[in-house]
Amino acid sequence: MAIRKGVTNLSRFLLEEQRNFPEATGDFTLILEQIAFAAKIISREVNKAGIVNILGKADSSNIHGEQQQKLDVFANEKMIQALDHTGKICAMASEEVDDIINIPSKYPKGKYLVVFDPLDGSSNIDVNISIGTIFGVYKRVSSEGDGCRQDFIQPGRNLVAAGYVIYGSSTMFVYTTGRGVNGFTLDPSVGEFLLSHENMVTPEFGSIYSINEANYHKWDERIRNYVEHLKNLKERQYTSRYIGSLVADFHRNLLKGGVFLYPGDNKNPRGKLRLLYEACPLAFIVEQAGGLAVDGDNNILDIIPENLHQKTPLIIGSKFEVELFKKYWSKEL
Ligand code: FDP
Repeated sequence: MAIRKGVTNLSRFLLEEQRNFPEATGDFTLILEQIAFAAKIISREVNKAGIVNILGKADSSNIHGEQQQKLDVFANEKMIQALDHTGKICAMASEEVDDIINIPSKYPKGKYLVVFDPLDGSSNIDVNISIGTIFGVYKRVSSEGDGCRQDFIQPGRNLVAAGYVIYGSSTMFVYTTGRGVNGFTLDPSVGEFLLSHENMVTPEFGSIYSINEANYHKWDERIRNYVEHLKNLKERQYTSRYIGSLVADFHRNLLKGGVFLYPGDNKNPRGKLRLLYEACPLAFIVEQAGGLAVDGDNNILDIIPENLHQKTPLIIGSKFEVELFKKYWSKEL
């Protein structure tokens, strides 16, 4: 049956995708459904943040003397709780946790691993700006039992799925399994993600550049020249848009076209963003949508991580703008 916009929920869409692979066991479908479940709980809490006294530091207490949780701690817990008992994964890694997260011994271990940034852009929560969750799914390289660090030292090219959830004016779940990118909008009245953005394709070029220009004086001159080039381009008038919340900046540019940059600078040569939890999943998505992501010298998906929390410069977006960046970076221009 053809998939119909507006009435196709995420579960149905995942099932239809699964049927394209007769050898599929459904493991994968369950993992994505559980991530979407965690996203709904996080979304509910994010929406409540303005009216309930949930904001604040993890070590502060509320008027009842109960321990308050920061939303990023809450989101981290919900992601772990949604996934740890499935029997489909052997370990997880989170931006919020130093080491890999093992599956409790009482649960079986599966062949996948999940990496996630539970609440990206969390410094924006207090000011009601869109934030997000980013995730990636890999197949383990170890053979059985608990997952190990080696399982996580895989290039983004090995991702079998990646996605993000944006908690914005509506909550959206966007994901790819390497067969295009699809977006679902949460209908809070029924608590379901409904297909709203089928087969998302990013424009070949855009008119937006997104970078924290306050760092201008810390940038390499190649980056300054590139940004100047965009500002002075004859063919098109660029506009600058920078929310400072990666998922929100990425989502806008994915739909409208353009480029997001968080480069290294003379204070932070590797930039600020994490390879495993942020750059690789978004790079997989952008490539699936027809765009590109690089760190300057390398395609993000080809970088083999050396450690879990490694940072990377990130230049991501439409092909035209990212290819142009590569030319500036290699001094071809
Ligand atoms: P945040 O510090 O609010 O968590 O990943 C971190 C991140 O946000 C990204 O979401 C965002 O793109 C970036 O930092 C913003 O950094 P700057 O404030 O340095 O521009």
